[in-house]
Amino acid sequence: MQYLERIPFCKNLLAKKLLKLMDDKKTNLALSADVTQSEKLLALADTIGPEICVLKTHVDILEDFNEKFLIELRKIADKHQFLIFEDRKFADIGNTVKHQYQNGIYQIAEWADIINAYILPGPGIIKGLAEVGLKKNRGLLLIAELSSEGNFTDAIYAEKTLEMAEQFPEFVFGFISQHKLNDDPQWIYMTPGVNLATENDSLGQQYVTPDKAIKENGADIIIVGRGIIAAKNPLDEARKYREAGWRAYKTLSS
Ligand code: 5BU
Repeated sequence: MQYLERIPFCKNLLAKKLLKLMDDKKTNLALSADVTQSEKLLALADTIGPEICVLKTHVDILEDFNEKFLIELRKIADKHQFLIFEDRKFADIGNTVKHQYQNGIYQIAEWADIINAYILPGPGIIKGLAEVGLKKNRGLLLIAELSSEGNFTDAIYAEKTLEMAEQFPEFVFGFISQHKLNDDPQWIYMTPGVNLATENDSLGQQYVTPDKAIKENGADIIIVGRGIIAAKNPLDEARKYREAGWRAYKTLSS
């Protein structure tokens, strides 16, 4: 199904917005902006912004995190029309994740459209995050499968993750996964561990190509970090991934 055709099936409002902007901008590429300086992150966001539907952050790796950075990042996201995804991977009980989401130094709920979480603590983690995020029109991705070697997210774990998502479709709108879990058109699948040039790194990361992620494994959005940001010319490289991702989608949906 094409992105626009799936919109009516989504119960989470942000998911509708995301599918619409993917269609408008003609991109299913997410940039993982894993840099440690805020100026560098802002420069990447501004340069690569026109090419992407989502910018993924790890805000806790910034050495010079400050409030001005957040204001600037939001401005750039609005200018280039992409969503911000803080890859925080919440994993605690409901009451704690609520605070981790809305309080502390980072106040993630104030600026991140998308967050993600593990289901390990049980449904309370989703209820806690939803208490904060739903009224702000945010959305949650559940981590169903990891990309790294030797991980414990087997098929049973992924299936349990899907069952948990089905209980909270107003807030959960999809998965971080390596494979599509079923054909329900409301779920959006984002896949990290995508690289055109290499198959792994020295710390257990495992890569697939955009083509494999989308055509064989059913990803909707490819998440690319070092494949783009470590390149000599990140913009040129982002365009390559964007084109590869879009071509794969078009082949499937035409
Ligand atoms: P890379 O440079 O393309 O390898 O970066 C991948 C990013 O995706 C990085 O920010 C990871 O934290 C993130 N990631 C991942 O690589 N694999 C996973 O299973 C999950 C997240 Br969940």
